[in-house]
Amino acid sequence: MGKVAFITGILGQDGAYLAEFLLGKGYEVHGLVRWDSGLCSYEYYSRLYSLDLIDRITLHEGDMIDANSLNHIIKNIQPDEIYNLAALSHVKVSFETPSSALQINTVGTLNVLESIRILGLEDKVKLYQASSSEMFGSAPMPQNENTAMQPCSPYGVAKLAAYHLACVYRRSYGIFISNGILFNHESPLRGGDFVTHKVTRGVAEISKGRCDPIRLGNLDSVRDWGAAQDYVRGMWMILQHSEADDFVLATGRSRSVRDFVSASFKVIGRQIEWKYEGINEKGIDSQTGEVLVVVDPEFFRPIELEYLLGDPTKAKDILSWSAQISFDQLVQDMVMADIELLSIEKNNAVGRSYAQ
Ligand code: F7E
Repeated sequence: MGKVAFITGILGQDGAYLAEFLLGKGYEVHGLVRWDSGLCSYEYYSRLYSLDLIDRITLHEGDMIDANSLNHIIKNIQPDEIYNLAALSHVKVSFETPSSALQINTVGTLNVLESIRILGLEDKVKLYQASSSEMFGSAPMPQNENTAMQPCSPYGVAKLAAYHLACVYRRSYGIFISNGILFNHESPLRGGDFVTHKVTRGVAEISKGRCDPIRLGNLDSVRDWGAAQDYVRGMWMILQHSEADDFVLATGRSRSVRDFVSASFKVIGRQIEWKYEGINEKGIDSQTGEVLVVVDPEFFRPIELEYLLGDPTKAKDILSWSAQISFDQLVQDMVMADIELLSIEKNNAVGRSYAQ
């Protein structure tokens, strides 16, 4: 019999890739889905459908902030491994709904930790806690497991509180709990309101004739971007280590939002020239002069976390983990997937209009 895994946040990018990875390892995979009015719609499960997972996993309705529902589910499943990925994960949104960010990201994690104790699973279950590089905030870079954290957003504060709770429960009750402190990781399944997918979708649309430019916030922001598929493998490796511990997963290389945009346009054979400064800055096609990118203050954050660069040495030395998918490959995969998706959407629309 394979091991049993329970994934909170299974509908997200990481949840879907992790489910696929664990199925490949022979796991029985269960996932938590929050009740939602879209619960019966295809869109709600789109990532699971796109990886052909929906019939190979078991989904349970519950809620991270409803401790009783979590207790019931975990009691029924009796998991060997829990991957706590559920979160309000958009940093800008966490400024707008800070209370929800704390409820879901911190209290939700506390509920999982308490479930393990209440059900007496301390010696049976291993818990992976999805911690985030956003916890480092304005800390000097490169950031690693020993860097003092200075979060700059409600999201970062909520994740840092959850990280500390995980450490306290590990020390206090001897539960196998490990934090993966993951830097930004992207893929074609990334939500469309994160900058990478917003850009690659925009580039794909422009390649198909869109005329208005992509509107972005802070182009100077620098992130250590890796590929989600590498990072879910890392999550699993963290739990297979002989002892519970905390690990940074990162590529060790950073790029600016501007670099990400230029690399994305390069995939469709267009070269960007950056002109003007501040909110007047524009990304212009160097051959045609067409304005392809503009700055829109709507996407600025109350405080911007300018520079994140991870130091993954510990994960490399102890787990033999390293990112395999290069930045250029990641950008290429995302742009090409969006171009393909646009073609499918267009064909479906044509199909629908013929059918009417
Ligand atoms: O922003 C800048 C923005 O929203 C990246 C989450 O997975 O990674 C993610 O958080 C940068 C920021 O990701 C736009 O200001 C410019 O500096 O893609 P993002 P994030 O905030 O780094 C961490 C590790 C997590 O844990 C989080 O859950 O890009 N930026 N213009 C923009 N960002 C967005 N979203 N939209 C723009 O138009």
